[in-house]
Amino acid sequence: MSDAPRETRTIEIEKYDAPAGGWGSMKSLVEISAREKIGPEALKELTRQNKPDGFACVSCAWGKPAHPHVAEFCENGAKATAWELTSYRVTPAFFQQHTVSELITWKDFDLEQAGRLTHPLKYDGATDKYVACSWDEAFAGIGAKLKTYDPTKVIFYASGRASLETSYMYGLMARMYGSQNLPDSSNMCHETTSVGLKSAIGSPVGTIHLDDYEKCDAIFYFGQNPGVNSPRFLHPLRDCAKRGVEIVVFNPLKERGLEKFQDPQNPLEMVSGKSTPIASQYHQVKTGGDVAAIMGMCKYLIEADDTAQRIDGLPVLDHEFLNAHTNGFDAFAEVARKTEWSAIEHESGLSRTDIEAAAKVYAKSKAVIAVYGMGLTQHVGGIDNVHMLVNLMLLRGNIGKPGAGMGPVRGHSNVQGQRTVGITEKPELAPLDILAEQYGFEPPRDLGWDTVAACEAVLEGTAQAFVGLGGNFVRAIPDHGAMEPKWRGLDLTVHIATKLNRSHLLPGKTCYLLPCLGRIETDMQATGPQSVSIEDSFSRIYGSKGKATPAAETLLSEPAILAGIAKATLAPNPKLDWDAWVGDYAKVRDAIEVTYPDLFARFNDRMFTAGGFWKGVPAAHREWKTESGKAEINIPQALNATGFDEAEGRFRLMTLRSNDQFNTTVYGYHDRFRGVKGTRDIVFMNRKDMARMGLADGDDVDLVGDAGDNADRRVNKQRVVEYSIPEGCIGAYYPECNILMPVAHHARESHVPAAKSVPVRIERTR
Ligand SMILES: Nc1nc2c(c(=O)[nH]1)N[C@H]1C(S)=C(S)[C@@H](COP(=O)(O)OP(=O)(O)OC[C@H]3O[C@@H](n4cnc5c(=O)[nH]c(N)nc54)[C@H](O)[C@@H]3O)O[C@H]1N2
Ligand SMILES: Nc1nc2c(c(=O)[nH]1)N[C@H]1C(S)=C(S)[C@@H](COP(=O)(O)OP(=O)(O)OC[C@H]3O[C@@H](n4cnc5c(=O)[nH]c(N)nc54)[C@H](O)[C@@H]3O)O[C@H]1N2
Ligand SMILES: [Mo]
Repeated sequence: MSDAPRETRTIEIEKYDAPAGGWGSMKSLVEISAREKIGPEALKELTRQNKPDGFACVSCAWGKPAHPHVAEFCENGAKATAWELTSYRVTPAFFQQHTVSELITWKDFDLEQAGRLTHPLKYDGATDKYVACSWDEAFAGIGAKLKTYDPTKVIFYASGRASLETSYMYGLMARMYGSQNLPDSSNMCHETTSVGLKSAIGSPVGTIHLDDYEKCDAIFYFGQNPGVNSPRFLHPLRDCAKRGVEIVVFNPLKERGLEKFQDPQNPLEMVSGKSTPIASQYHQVKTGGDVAAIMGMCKYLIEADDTAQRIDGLPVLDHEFLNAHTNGFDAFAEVARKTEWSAIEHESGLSRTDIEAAAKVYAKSKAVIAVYGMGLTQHVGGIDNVHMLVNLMLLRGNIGKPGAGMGPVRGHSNVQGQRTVGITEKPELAPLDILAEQYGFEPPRDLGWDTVAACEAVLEGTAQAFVGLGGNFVRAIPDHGAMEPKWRGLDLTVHIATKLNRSHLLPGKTCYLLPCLGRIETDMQATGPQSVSIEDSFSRIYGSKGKATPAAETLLSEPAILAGIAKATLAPNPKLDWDAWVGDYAKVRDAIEVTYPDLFARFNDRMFTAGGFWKGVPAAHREWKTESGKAEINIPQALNATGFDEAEGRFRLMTLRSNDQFNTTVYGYHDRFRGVKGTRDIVFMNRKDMARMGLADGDDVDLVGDAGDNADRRVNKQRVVEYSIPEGCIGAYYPECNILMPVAHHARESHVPAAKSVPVRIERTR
């Protein structure tokens, strides 16, 4: 049996009334710092977080202002820092004590809590243990194996944390090897944005700047949880609320950070107990019901405009903008007029009065920002969601002017940047001709595997090997029950990681686990300490300098590990000196500049610009890089984004993040804002659904997959928590519930797993 540190956890579920931020966040910080046993030196690192000469926070991708606060960090950024600076270590001795079959019974929390990995390791099938090996042995072993495969059957996954320098090297290495199978965590996340915004406005990313929040007069806020996932956003949101900006929220759950905020860095607010209310309207839309809600607003606006035109009143829509800049308005307007309110109300779960109230705010506002996150992207109809939000914004010219635009909130700290520098399976998104010329090789030109295609290839047995640059791929993807056994059939698995996670415990026939430096740590190379760079949600690029003492002397940096693998795998190339790059990352940045001269001009000179330098987004100045040369107004395929029919007993499950996790990294068992303490095995349910099923708060139920494909998918014994959530919708935590999601249940076009509307049934636990 496992001797993982067994916590004695007391489970408490009670309503939490305190604001986001405040004393709760200070307490939570003190707890994690104590638990990770981090000393004063490490705590000092926090003051360097997100500063022009400091390191870019390893948590989320929120912007770093040019004039940062004294402490430009948040509760969850600080947790991420403490997590990386932990004083616990996972040494080869740890693996002598624990077999892989034992470790796989540990919980996600216990695995990562064991500490930082210190030595390169190889899996030994005979003893079922990881054993230490030298870096040279690891590189030679990996290179020898990779040389035997069909490169088009090898997966090179990246989780969105690695720097621009590392990511550029990774994409290049994969292509020189012959593989365009470069799935990224973005494939499970904002790929819906990359595809949806690209097809609608010609730019695949957000169009606003951070300071647009100082200029807007309304914010329409969909499916993103700032109190947990981007807490530094709470500061501009609070400032907006104080300025009288109307913040109209659409979310099935009442998320605390969108309701009220108390600034933990403001002594006055902390002492007086005052907090700022955030949302001016809060609409608890049904999961997957946003298309209908937005259609309702568009219908109201278009019909109000029709009336105004008839009676010679003031136009509600910006016709000048629509005529000059958009394509498809008339057809869309016809659909909006014809859509019945009864259908809109049914699909959104909102009343006509509420939707009209939201539309009225939109109609009177001069500059509107549309914010969204996983609540829109992770649905079968995710593209419809994004398109509808764009449509709403285009009706009054709210893209490409000060204080207005699209504000997707990205996930991992460099997830957007990885795509910028070539981690993509789509050949048209990488400058292949330039790479061919720059390095004298013929890059693969065929479409590679994205995350879903990679999963399918593993399930079918066509994939031969997997290399992971960070992340916890097998835990983040859907359908664990089917995937995990297949995973062990891979011939080679290689993980570059900082901490142990479940993906590492599903070794292929040959498996290496390669520990790397984190971004907070000093990265000493031949020419001295190195800096790296990342890109945030606002397309701004920053330098980041790690200064903490590395977790172990045996660690290598990510660029050094990639160079080791590349040299052992690829034929020498006179145009590329991997060692010189590792010795001086400025040389990698020079190479990036050659590949992307427009985006990265004078990269090395500009990387420490306060507030970052902007890579440029054409749609931000109304240059529409679409086929028609205009912004496209798209008609949605359906009013409902779930992609499945309603049926008796079928619920829409949204998989959620708690306040105590970063993706698959579980920091603890509390979800403070939602009032859950000591457990993750819960399901949030509406009172009426509970009554209908004869369930009481605290009862145990099993969640059973209801995708109609006859596979048995189930999560046992979840405690029912009565919660304010629309009828027919339930919520439970990711990644534990990923087992309920079929691989095939993903967004059309973008292939993002549809983690926010999974069809499930509920059975009482026997
Ligand atoms: N501390 C911390 N920070 C993080 C992360 C983390 O796990 N922890 N993860 C990082 C990553 S990779 C990402 S992508 C982001 C994720 O950040 P978010 O985009 O905030 O993602 P989620 O927490 O998954 O869910 C977002 C919200 O969508 C709502 N929602 C669910 N379904 C619907 C729907 O159909 N419609 C609407 N309107 N809303 C819906 C949920 O109630 C929830 O409030 O955060 C990043 N930052
Ligand atoms: N059901 C459901 N599934 C989801 C989601 C959901 O909302 N619901 N969200 C999806 C989203 S948005 C995302 S982005 C994915 C996340 O998927 P991933 O990005 O694959 O997962 P993470 O949990 O972020 O990865 C954590 C691991 O990264 C490693 N790591 C941390 N820091 C570093 C570093 O600096 N370098 C290296 N090399 N490794 C490091 C550690 O070993 C740690 O265990 O999950 C997706 N899956
Ligand atoms: Mo993400």
